[in-house]
Order: sequence, then C-alpha cells, then structure tokens
Amino acid sequence: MNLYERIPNNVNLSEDKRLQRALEKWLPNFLAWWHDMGPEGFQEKDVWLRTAIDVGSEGWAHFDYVKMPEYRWGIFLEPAQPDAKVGFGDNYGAPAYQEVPGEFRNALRRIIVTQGDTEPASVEQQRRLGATCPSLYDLRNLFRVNVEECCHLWAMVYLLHAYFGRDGRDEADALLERRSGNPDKPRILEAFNQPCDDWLNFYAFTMFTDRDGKYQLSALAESGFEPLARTCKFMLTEEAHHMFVGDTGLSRVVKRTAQLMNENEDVRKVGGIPLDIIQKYINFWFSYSLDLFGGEISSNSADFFAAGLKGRFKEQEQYTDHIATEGSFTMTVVENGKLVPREVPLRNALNEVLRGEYVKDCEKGLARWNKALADEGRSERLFLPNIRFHRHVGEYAGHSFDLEGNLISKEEFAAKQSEWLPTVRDREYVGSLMKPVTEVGKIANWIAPPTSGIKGKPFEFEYVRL
Ligand code: BYC
Repeated sequence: MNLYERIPNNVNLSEDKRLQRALEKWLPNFLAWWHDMGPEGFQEKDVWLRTAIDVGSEGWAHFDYVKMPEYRWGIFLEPAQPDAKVGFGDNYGAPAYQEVPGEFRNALRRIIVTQGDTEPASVEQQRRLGATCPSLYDLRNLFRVNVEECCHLWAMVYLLHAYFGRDGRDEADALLERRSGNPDKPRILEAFNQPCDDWLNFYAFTMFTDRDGKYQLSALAESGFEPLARTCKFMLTEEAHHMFVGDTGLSRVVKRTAQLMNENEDVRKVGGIPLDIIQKYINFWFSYSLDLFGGEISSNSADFFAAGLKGRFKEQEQYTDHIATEGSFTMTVVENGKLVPREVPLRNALNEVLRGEYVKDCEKGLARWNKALADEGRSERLFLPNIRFHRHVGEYAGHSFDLEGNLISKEEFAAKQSEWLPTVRDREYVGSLMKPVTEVGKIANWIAPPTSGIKGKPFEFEYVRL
C-alpha cells in the first residue's frame, strides 16, 4: 500500500519508514472503527466537506463533495519555530523539547492519550444524529465535525507513534478499543460517556464540550514539547468551526422558540422546544464540561506546568511571570459543611485558572442567545449555573449545590433535580421533535435557519447529496 501518498501530511511521512509501518497497521483498524462506530448511514453519500490537503490557508480550506470513508485524513503540524524555547515552568527559557524528555514521558503520554481519547468518543456519541437532521446544512456540519474530530485523533496517534515507541503504539490501538458509554471499556473523561442523541444535545455539546477542547488545546499549544505544541496549534484552527456549530445552533433554537412563544406561550402546542428544557440542557452540558478541567486543586496541573508541558491560556500573551511559584489563588472550598475561602499555591490552581477563562467565554454565548430572545421581544433570559452546580470531579463533587451555588442537602437536590436537569420526559419530548428534514432549503419547525450558508453557498444548497 502506498500509504503516505494517500495521507496528506507535512511530517515527512514518505521518508519515515518506522512511522509508515506503524500507521500501516493502525489505518485498517481505524477504518474498521469508523465503519462500526462512525456516523450511521450516509457513508456512500457525497458530503460537501472541507479537506485539509496542506497547512497553508489555501490547502486546508479546500471544499468539495467527498464520501466520508474517502475523506483524506491527514497529519498536519504548524511550521516549526526556529529557536523555540520552553515558555514556562522550571525549565523556562531552555530549548524546546524536540524529543520526549525521559522524566516527563509518562505525564506527556497521559496528556496525549486523554486528548486523543475524546476525539473518537465524540464521534461515537454523535453517530446516530444523521437520521434526525433538521436540515441538509446541519447534516453537513455534523459530518464535518465528525471527520475533523478524526483528524484530531490522527494527530494524537501520530505523536504516539512517532515519539513513544511500543507503548505509544499500544495506546494508539487502545484509542480505537474504548467505547463511549460502555461500562466495561468507557472513554476516559465522563462528559464523553454521556449520551448525545438529539440535536439539542449536539448543539450544547459542541458549544460547551468542544469549548473545553479549545482551552485544553490552547494550553497544550504552549507546550515545551514542540511537536505537541505545533499539532495543537493546527487543531485549534478546526475547533473554531465546531464551537460555531454549537453556539449558532443553540442561538437558532432559542430564536425559533421565542418566535413560537409569540404565537403561543405554550410552545409544545406549536412544536417548539420550551426554554426551560433548553436551560436544563445548558445546565447539564456546562457542568459536565466544567469537570473536564480536572480538580480545582491539582498536583497534576502543578507538575504539568513545572515540566513545561501544559501552560495557561495564552501563556505568552497574557502573563509576564511564567514561573508562577510566587503567587497564590483564592478559591471557595467546602469545609465542615460550609463554603469557605482557601488560598492555594498558584501552580496547584491552574486547572481552576483555565476553567475561569472558559467560563468567561461561555458567558459570551449566553449573551448572544439572550440577545436572540430580546430581538424577538421576549423578556425571559437564559443563564449559566454556578460552577459548583452538579459537579462530579474536584472540590465540589460529593456535595450538592443549587443553581446559584448554595450548598444544599442531598435530599434538597433530589427534590429539585427534575427542575434543573433534563428528565427522561424532557428527553423524550425533544426526541419526539427530531424528524429528519432532508429537502434542499427546508428546515425543521423547532429551529430557525442560519443567517448564511457555508463558504459563500446559500442555505438552499445541496450540502449532502442523498
Ligand atoms: N472525568 O489532578 P486532577 C476535546 C481524573 S476536550 C474522569 O483533578 P488533572 C474535545 C484524572 O485523570 C479536551 N476523570 O486533574 C471536545 C486524575 O486521575 P488519576 C480534552 C477525571 O489531571 C469535544 C484524577 O481525576 N483534552 O478536545 O490536572 C469533542 C485527578 O486529576 C476527569 C484534555 O483533557 C473527568 N472529567 O486534569 C472532541 C487535555 N478529570 O491520575 C474533543 C489533556 C480528571 O488520579 N488532559 N479526572 O487516576 C489533561 O490535561 C488532564 O488530564 C485533565 C485533568 C485536564 C483532563
């Protein structure tokens, strides 16, 4: 198999025999996984996708009809910076690591495996959504997200194959063996084991969970391990579209709900998604996505920073002190049944620092959706729950909080849960609206059309040829 000719790349694959051999073994397993766990149906259909054929802006923004199994998954790294340095931590200013430093090998592999695991997990979560698409435009966006997540999987597999030898190859195989939501072999992070089986879930997932991706990748794009930094910089260019799908998708749902409420206050009677259900989906995905940043107080985050492996969001742009041994961070913790402030050495609080950046970004989305409500003349507003609400990882896990972040009893939480988080009936109602609309230019009743199409094409374009 002349493999490297089929794989667009800028990592000299044609000259790297060892990498070629590793990929030759992995590629058929990947295609088998895609066949079993990738999007259900539509595999033989032409989808108007963007295929990266080169890192230059011309090359990675190439749009055309492609059948998904023929999509040219590639391996791209941002061009190397001459004289790159470790940008933070104990080795600040030393030459960037071009190979894996022995003492950080396990930590680095763990970060790469965790990142890599999320990519196929999300495709597994979304695999049945095609059957209920609200429009061809949305169907195409779903498939673009799916194939690009696989590019990100490839990127992590490249790092494992190229830099970690035997155990890297084993980890790359395991990325195709775990399964989202499978109790015997679950995905590593919990948000990636949650069902994402209707389009409201999909928009909330791409808004909130993909946005965690933006912050994690940004932190890794600062890494002193240069191949990782360069890979993540390239991946970030694709992440923006995924968040766009979620942010504008939710905005369109909110807009349509507001329009339908203006017709009939009980939107269920006119086939809309009630605002209280939208709020519950926000509460669910925001809280699960907050967990993805890890514990508030974390020795792992301190070790990753000290080693120069994982920085802060925009480490170079936003900070002047790249050592961070001096400062402290005050956070709220639970002590003897009360919320109290605790001062934590800055390096141990870096998960929380990154989470804070993420929350600020999410708030901008909420402002946009509330503007959509205001534009339709509605006075109702959506909001983000407090960061302590419904957490399963870190300081707040094991305690119960209301939406404002007040500590409450388990019993109080249980009594209120159905008002705060999607119930089976809510999910069934949303599910009942999910009927496929596949006629060119048509859209489901529960969502507004987008304000424009993709890459200069109108909404009324045959984004998927059925
Ligand atoms: N679920 O010190 P701690 C994306 C574990 S999304 C389950 O608090 P740390 C995408 C942790 O493993 C971005 N377990 O946390 C989005 C540790 O276990 P051990 C993905 C969890 O390590 C949409 C223990 O708890 N990228 O790209 O500082 C579609 C204590 O750990 C969870 C990354 O995550 C959880 N949520 O931070 C497609 C970047 N959280 O060692 C793609 C790489 C923590 O005690 N990952 N644990 O057994 C990391 O940098 C870190 O591993 C984490 C955790 C930020 C995830």
